[in-house]
Amino acid sequence: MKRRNFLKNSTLSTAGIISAPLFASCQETKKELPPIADTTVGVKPIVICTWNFKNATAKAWEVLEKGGSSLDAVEQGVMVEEADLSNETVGNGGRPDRDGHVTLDACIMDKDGNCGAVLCMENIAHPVSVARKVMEDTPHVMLAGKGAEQFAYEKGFPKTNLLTEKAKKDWLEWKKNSKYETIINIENHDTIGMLAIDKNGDIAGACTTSGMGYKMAGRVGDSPIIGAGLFVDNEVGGATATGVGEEVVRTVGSFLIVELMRQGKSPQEACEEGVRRIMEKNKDRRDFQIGFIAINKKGETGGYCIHPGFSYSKFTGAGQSNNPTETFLKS
Ligand code: SD4
Repeated sequence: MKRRNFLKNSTLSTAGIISAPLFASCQETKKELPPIADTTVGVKPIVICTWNFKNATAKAWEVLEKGGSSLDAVEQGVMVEEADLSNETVGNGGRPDRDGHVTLDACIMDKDGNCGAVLCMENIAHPVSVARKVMEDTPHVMLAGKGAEQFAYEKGFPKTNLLTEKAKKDWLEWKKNSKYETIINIENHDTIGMLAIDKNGDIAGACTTSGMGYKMAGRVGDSPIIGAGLFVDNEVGGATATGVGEEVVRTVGSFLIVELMRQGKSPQEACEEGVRRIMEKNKDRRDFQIGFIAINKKGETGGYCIHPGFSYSKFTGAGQSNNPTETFLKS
C-alpha cells in the first residue's frame, strides 16, 4: 500500500477505535472512500527557481537527471548562488546590514515535511547546508545567530569572511548619504527560492538570502521562515517567495499558496491570489516587490510577481516551454 494511503487509512481507523460509538458511521464510510489517485504517475523531474539563476537550476537539474533526490537537487542548486560573489543578495558577497555585518538566512524542506533553518548567521558561506544539518542532525527546526554559527563549526563548516571588498565599498558609500536609516530595499530582488520534483515524484524546496541590504542588525525576513519564505507539502505541492519579507511573513505566504492549491487552484492561480491578498492590504503602496513561485504534485508550475509601480510579471511554466529548469521571468 502506498505510504500516503496507509497513513490516511490508519488515521481513520485509529479515530474509529478511540471513540467507537460516535464514529461508527465514519468507519463505515471509510470503506467507500475511493483510493487516492496517484498524481505522480507520469510526472517528470523538474526544477524551478525565483529570478534568472540559470546556473543554479542547471546544477539542480544535473542532480535530478542522474536520479538524485529533490532534496539534494535544491540544496546543490541554491549553493551555486550562495557561492557566487557577484550575487549581492545571497550567501558570500551578500550586502551587509547597516553595521557592516553580512548575516544570512536559509531554510530547506523535504518530502516528509522535515525542515531546517538558520537565521541571521555570520561567517558561513553555505547557510542552506547548515539548515539541512539542523533538519537532519538536531531535534530542532531553527537555529539563530551565534548558536547557528557555532553549530556550523561543530559540523565542520569553515569560517569565511563574507564581506567582499566591493560590498564593503558600497556599504561605506551608502553610509555617507543614508542618514543610517533602514528602508525596505526595493532593489533587493535576488533571493533564491527553489522547488524541485524528482524521479519518484517527491517535492523538496530551499530558500536562501542575505536579506534586505543595509537592514537593521538582527532583522530577519521571510526567507528562513517555514510557511512564509518556503513551504512544501508533498501531497499537494510547494511554494517559495521573494521580495519584501515582512509582507510575506504577515500573510504566511508560501503556506497560503500551498493551501490554495490544496483547495483546487492551479499553481498560477494560487500565486496570483497570494500576491493579490498582499496588495489588498497595501492599497496605498507602490514601492515594493512581492513574488511567489509554485509547483504542484502534477508537475505544473506557476509564478507571479508585483514590482514597484504595479507592474506584474508571470512565470513561463515549464509546460509551455518544455524546459525542465525554469526560472522566474523578470518584467
Ligand atoms: C527578505 N525576502 O529578506 C527576502 C528578500 C528577498 O528577493 O526576497 N529578496 O525579506
